[in-house]
Amino acid sequence: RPVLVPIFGDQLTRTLASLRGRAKDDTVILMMEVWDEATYVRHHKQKIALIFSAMRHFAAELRDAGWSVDYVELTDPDNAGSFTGEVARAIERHDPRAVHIVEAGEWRVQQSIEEWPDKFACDVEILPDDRFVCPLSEFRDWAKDRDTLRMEFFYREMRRKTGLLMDDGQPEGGEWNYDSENRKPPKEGLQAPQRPLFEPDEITQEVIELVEDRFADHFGSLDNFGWPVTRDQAEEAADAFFAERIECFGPFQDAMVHGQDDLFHSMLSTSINLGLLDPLELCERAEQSYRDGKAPLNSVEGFIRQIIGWREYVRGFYWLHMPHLQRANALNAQRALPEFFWTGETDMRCLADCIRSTRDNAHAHHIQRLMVLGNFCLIAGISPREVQDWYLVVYAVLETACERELRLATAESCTGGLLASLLTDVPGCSHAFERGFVAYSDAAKCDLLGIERKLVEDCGAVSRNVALAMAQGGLARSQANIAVSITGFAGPGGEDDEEGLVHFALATRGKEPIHREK
Ligand code: DLZ
Repeated sequence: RPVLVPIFGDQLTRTLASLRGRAKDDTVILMMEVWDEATYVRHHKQKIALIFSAMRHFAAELRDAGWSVDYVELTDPDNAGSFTGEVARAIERHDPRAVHIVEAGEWRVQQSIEEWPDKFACDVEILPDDRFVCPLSEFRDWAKDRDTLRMEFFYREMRRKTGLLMDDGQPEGGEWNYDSENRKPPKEGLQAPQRPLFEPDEITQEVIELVEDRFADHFGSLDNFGWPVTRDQAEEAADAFFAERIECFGPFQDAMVHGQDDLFHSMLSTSINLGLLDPLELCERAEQSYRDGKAPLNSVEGFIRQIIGWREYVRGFYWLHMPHLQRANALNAQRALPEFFWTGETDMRCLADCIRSTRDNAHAHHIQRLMVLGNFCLIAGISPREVQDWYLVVYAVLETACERELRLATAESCTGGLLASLLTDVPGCSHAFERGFVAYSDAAKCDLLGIERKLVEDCGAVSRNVALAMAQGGLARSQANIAVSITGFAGPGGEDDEEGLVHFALATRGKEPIHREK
């Protein structure tokens, strides 16, 4: 009797804990395309196509390497539609002596696998996912007894732990963080090299047709599908980033240039989150580019911070606070998500452009997500649950990632997308992000005046928008301050959009503060 090893769509790693050390002739790998996963929110078409294609390619690679893989396609007539239903069917087929599964990246799925030991007659072993730098128990220990969980302090621990960019126990170059060098406005004519786009092969083409057929009314376009779907392609995407874009990644990570959706961002998050690329290896390569004199310290430090800092931190935070994060709405933001988040039809050009990019690419980078979309949701007082569900649907980085970022955002409620830049494509989480974090820490205590003071201190200038907002009183002031933190942002709509955001918030909210002081 073999061991049954189910592998989820975000566990496409040859060295996964459940495969390591296993004999091939004693193992049946189970992979399942299931209706529940594809529809529990109405994912962007590219996201479903990416996951199914990457799963099918991974299954083929495993088979080529001699593993026995039982792969259930979405259209298999007997498909039970859920992970639990499919594992139950596979147990009937293979009569395994045990099921070995790596813990899920998502709380919702983890709840269901924790029921498996009671449901199934064979042994069920749930293994920790050791593809992260910081085990969840270590994060819990770090968080214990701390009033506020500052990413920056967690990040320093991870730098010490990994030895990345360390020089005799001290941070390379003398500083832990070089974000002050990472806020350059785009120069006239700035042009980023085109990242590799991968032409859909036969497997991807088949999946694209399946998605067009079965998920025709889901958001998003499949026309631009060019994601890496194998480890080899993901490596090629990483090679191109390290050869051509990392140098400028840092300085221009806060920039937006009309017509260049990705600029110098790595676009590696889907591959990292699917399991095709090893996050630590990428950090080591980034460090090497610096040591070889091919990339400046500020770019490399910024890149590494997204991976061993933010990515790990948000994962830890998510598991520490779920399921509470799902319901959290500390500032009681109740407005529904505007329809234009689905159509892109708004006069606010920055927003329209970010939504277009999201529809076309299933991707938006840090500044688009956080400073434009997130800030808008914040100042408009959109319900965090609605914001979170939108992010979960529209970005191909995988919901496990998006969910973590938005769950976190939820904790600070209306600060909505301020923290929504986490994890995806390792873009710059710059000073602006840190401000968002300050807002979060204080918001958690509902110390709104504190946030406001802090923001004014951190943001420096108080523009006329803030003055305008301040005249309205109430919470709008702190929110408008955050909005104004996008000053200096060179988006397609420029200054007008920024004003538009603040005006929108004030006009739609009226004078009634949405927050009830606790
Ligand atoms: C996102 C997603 C989708 C759309 N479909 C599947 C699927 O059919 N089978 C699968 O194994 N994984 C899928 N995923 C990714 C999972 O939702 C992800 O692996 C879990 O959230 C992990 O907790």
